[in-house]
Amino acid sequence: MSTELIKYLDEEGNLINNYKPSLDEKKLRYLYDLMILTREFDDRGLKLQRQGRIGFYIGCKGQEASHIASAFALNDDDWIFPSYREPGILIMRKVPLYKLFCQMIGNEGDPCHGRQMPCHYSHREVNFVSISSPLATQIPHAVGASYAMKYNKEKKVAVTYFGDGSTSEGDFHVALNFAGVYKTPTIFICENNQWAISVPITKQTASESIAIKGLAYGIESFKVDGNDVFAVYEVTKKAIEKARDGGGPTLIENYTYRLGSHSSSDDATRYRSNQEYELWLKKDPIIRFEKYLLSEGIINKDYIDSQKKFAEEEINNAIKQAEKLKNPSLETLFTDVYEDIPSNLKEQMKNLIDEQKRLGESEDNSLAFPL
Ligand SMILES: Cc1ncc(C[n+]2csc(CCOP(=O)(O)OP(=O)(O)O)c2C)c(N)n1
Ligand SMILES: [Mg+2]
Repeated sequence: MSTELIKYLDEEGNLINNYKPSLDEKKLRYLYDLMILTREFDDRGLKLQRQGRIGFYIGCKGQEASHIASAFALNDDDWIFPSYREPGILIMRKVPLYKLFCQMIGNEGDPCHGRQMPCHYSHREVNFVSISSPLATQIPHAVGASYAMKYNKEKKVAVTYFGDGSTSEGDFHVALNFAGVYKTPTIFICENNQWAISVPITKQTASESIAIKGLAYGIESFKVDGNDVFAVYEVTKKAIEKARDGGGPTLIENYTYRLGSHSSSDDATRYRSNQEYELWLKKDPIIRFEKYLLSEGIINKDYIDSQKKFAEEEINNAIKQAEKLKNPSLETLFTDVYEDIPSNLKEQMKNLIDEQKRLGESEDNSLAFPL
């Protein structure tokens, strides 16, 4: 199973391989709505960067099914150790949308007060661990956390997301080895979007798949069509149930495609053929799912229009709300670090605030971000 592609929904929206959906119509509509909202969120995030309203954006266009349908199989108190292309999970876990824009801006509404790269969300209240800039570091974190869950006999699991390029990092191998030996309740989801910035998968690895790498560590592994909501959901669900029942880890390779550039600082047209892009545009996970839902009468044209309008309004309101907030105060440099600020630092804090009053606040509008 580690190299054969698991697929239940073809590009024309037809069910294949004798698959019958296990989710009811209400849940299917919910998944569709989330994907539409996430696409709009993503589109506007990039536009905000282009308009100079935020410094950097990193998108998930084309990878909505891969992260949304997989996270949908989790319980709310399971843990996520994310990469940077899964904002739909935060939307699903009901983090207020404006908070995500606050994070991009780095204002006082951002839980990290601008001390993380834009789009590197961190939401403790929904068990969404801070996104790591250094690739693959989240993978051993997920294994450690899930080892603790097993040790403490909690019936929880940890899911970690990472890219194809990240499987070349030592952390990936260290984590898989430990998880295989100690049978930790970890679900490893590799979002193989076939590119690591400008490095294609063919230059990334000589293995015939990413999934096959899991077998070497004694981990059950699957390669799934990552643009197929049904295949992603079913395979992840089984892996989660197995982990919860003490059956150990699973590696899932979601074979997908990054429809956008790597980030707002990248231009994929410089290294990727238009032909390849056009081919994958036809495999868009939202369009495929939409075709299925339409053909089954689960949604109709009016429903699609109203959901798109709703998503637009929600995102507009969230951006408006986020942009009203101020920059984090200077005090937070100290108060975010210490519950009880030592007296010498209190003095430094006072001096700094006095200095700011004396000089006035400066505005840095350059917003340049190199990555
Ligand atoms: C340890 C480390 N090396 C290099 C980088 C720079 N970098 C940021 S994203 C990226 C590509 C990652 O590709 P992949 O793991 O496939 O994830 P994708 O961006 O395709 O989702 C690189 C090389 C980094 N952040 N961390
Ligand atoms: Mg990649």
